[in-house]
Amino acid sequence: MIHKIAPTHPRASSLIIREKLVDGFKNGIVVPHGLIAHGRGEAFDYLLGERTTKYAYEAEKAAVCLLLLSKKSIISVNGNTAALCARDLVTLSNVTKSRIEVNLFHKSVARSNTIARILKKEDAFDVLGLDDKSKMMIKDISSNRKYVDKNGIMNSDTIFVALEDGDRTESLVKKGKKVISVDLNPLSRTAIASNITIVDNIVRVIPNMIKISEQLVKKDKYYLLQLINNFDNKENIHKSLLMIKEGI
Ligand code: PTJ
Repeated sequence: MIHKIAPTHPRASSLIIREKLVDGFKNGIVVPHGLIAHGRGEAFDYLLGERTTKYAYEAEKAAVCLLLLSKKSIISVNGNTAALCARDLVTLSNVTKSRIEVNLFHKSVARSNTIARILKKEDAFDVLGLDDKSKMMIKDISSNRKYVDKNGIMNSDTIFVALEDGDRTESLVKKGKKVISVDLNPLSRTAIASNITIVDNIVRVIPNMIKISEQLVKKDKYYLLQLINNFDNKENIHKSLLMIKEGI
């Protein structure tokens, strides 16, 4: 049960996010480490003015183009993202025809099943990453994120990841896959290694991407390709860093 937060409170939206995570922790979706990870993200968000910057929006647009152009795209879901935006993640997967896979750093079958149940309650067509028979291991990843679904992340050309450690992104990019990441810390290994890095809060990213997808879904392939080709990820990360510097 999310505590009632007065909408007039000057920090209302930030407090609501905290409440959702605490609630997710109590319901076995979020790990304690997820609360700490949120604190780091929250600090960057504060410096960014808790809004989607023009650079983040450009990255979100490029990310949508990549999802729409991919043959097999997949959205990787962890405890924090499930607690914060399960319904929006399902909507994004539907509009971009991406599959969904639960992939946890702090592995737990019970937590994976709880997260999958929530996603299915929000109308997810299918959720991968639960079946032991299709589990595969990516050898050069040391964390539990190495366990992926052979029909999901392993078989995808584009993987959308959010709020995670760097190992997996580095490894997936080395394998020739395209990685889109959401990370409020533009200096993280995930942010640096990704093909498209979105420096914005996941709670704003996914609704933005849904709206952008609805606008771009009917555009032809060349239009989408051109938008991606005009996007420079390193330059975009640099601009986000400058915004943070300005915030300081
Ligand atoms: O549910 P699990 O077991 O898969 O674990 C999830 C966590 C988040 C605990 C795990 O992936 C982790 O430890 O992540 P890190 O290494 O702390 O990285 C999380 C990154 O996400 C940090 O760089 C934060 O700045 C960033 N971050 C935190 N909250 C948000 C965020 N980025 C975007 N939106 C947020 N709301």
